[in-house]
Order: sequence, then C-alpha cells, then structure tokens
Amino acid sequence: MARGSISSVILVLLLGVICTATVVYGGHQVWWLVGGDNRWSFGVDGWVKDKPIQAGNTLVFRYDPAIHDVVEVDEAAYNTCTVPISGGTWHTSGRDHINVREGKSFFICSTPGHCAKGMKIAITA
Ligand SMILES: [Cu+2]
Repeated sequence: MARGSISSVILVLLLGVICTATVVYGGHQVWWLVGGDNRWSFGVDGWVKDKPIQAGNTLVFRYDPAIHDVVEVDEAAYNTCTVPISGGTWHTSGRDHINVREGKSFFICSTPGHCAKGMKIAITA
C-alpha cells in the first residue's frame, strides 16, 4: 500500500521532470522575455549574462514604443552605443519577437542615452 503510493509519487515527479525538460530544451519552443519582469529597460545588459540562450530560441522584447525601440547592430556599434544612420535592423512594435541566429547578435535601444544606461544586449548562440 505505502509502496504503491511512493511509486505513484515518483512517477508523477518523473513526468514533471520530463515535461519541464521538453519545454526548456526543446529548441524552437524556448522563448525569452528579455529583461524578465523589468522587460527591455535600463540595465538589461546585466539580465542577459547568465542566460543559456540558444540559436532557434525566440527573444521577446516588450517596451513602450513611444519611448524605446530595438535595433540590431554590429559589435562595434554595440560597444560604442552608436545608432546606425543606415543599416541595422529596426524593431519598433513594442512587442517584437526575434529569432536567435547562430553566432553573435547585438541589440541596442536607439533613444539617446538609453544604450549607455545598459539598454543593450549581446548574445552568443
Ligand atoms: Cu530606450
């Protein structure tokens, strides 16, 4: 009787682990809300550091489009917070979904001063 209950508990736990693992490591289903609860905001460069973001994952940028945007830039522009006059890929909807490509990707906010306040992320996938 007691044995049966313990087996059931273990089975449920195992199923839980399997389901969780599928969500986390399934590849294309993995979505990251950039910045977590703070969303795309100042200091988001700190949020990204310990995240195992992989190619095929989706980055979700949420922000007020009247104040912010997301510009995909090259590494030099990222490092110096330089907003490209031409080129770069601009996202301005306030709820942008961006597929992570293999290699390095760099995103900054183009509003003056925001990138310098850490509104930027660098991703290696
Ligand atoms: Cu901004």
